[in-house]
Amino acid sequence: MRVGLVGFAGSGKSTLFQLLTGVAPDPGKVHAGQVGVAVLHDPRLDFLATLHSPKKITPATVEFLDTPGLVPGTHGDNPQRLALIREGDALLVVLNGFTADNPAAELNAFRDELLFADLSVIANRVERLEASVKKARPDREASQKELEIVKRVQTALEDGATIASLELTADEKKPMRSFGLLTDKPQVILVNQAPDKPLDPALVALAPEALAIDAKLELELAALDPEERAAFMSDMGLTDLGRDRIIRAAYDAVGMITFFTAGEPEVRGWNLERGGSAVDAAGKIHTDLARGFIRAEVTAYDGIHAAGSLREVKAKNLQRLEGKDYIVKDGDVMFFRSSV
Ligand SMILES: Nc1nc2c(ncn2[C@@H]2O[C@H](COP(=O)(O)OP(=O)(O)O)[C@@H](O)[C@H]2O)c(=O)[nH]1
Ligand SMILES: [Mg+2]
Repeated sequence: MRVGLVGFAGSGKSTLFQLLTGVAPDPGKVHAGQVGVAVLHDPRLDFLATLHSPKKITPATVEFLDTPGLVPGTHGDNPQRLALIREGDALLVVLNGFTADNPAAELNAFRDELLFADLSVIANRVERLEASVKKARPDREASQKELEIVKRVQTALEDGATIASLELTADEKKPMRSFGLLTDKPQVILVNQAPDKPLDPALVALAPEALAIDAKLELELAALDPEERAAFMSDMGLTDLGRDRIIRAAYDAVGMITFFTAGEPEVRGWNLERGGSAVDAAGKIHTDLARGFIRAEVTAYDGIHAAGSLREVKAKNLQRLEGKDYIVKDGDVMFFRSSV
């Protein structure tokens, strides 16, 4: 799972990439998309560590892909740049609020570019399918079915609706999965602007969950030692930083949840796709653990936190046994029994 940093060129994506991942953008790499890993700050991990005093603490992470961004008004004439955006499982749309002043218009323009790109992919597919249903081929019926769906999608996109709004079933969506349709990807909207600037109401109307950050300023602050940073922040009247909030929003958007393993050697956060089962979780740790899966011992983090100590967790009998098909919840602390 990967979050694409997207938007128009010059909106601050590479600056943000460095802030989130700590990886300096390499101008030689951006055209192929540069990948970096961001640590997900999670206070639950810190609390579990106070209980176990582990030798090692390992947080969950999320991968970001820096992309070169689109050039405004080129309407789909950006095949390489669009291909990189397609690689994102979710899109972090970065809007320029430091040299431009209309983030709502910028977001609309960017979404139009995505829509335009999807329409051209869909139009191509319609054309191919229309040709293929005319021939007496064994897959004609399947092609006919797909053609109906793809045409519905085409009409929706032409009306400016999103694919998500069609509420297609997983089966109906299946043939389109390989297209990497851009308007079907979850989006996090972020405006890159001075910290004392209020969010543009027109942007909030378009994207109620929109976030703001001053990427350049935060990058400069990140380079300071903690004392200096605190002094600067108080001078500027800044009470918190946006970095961790953005990583969290991206993590949620891409559809990941965290389960924990906790013991004396290591307390660790692990990624799992939302909806994943106990055996999927075991497989994140090791394929053997999934292969030999017997049972998972599961304790909900909130229960542990309320109990306050390992002894209380035991006394309250908070741990339960779950089988293979148990759907893991965000915050589950898990231990796997395996026969391998
Ligand atoms: N003032 C200000 N400048 C920024 C900010 N973010 C990026 N920049 C500057 O804008 C220019 C383009 O930023 P960059 O991250 O390379 O944009 P990209 O093309 O989207 O990757 C660079 O000179 C950055 O230093 C910001 O939040 N505030
Ligand atoms: Mg860049």
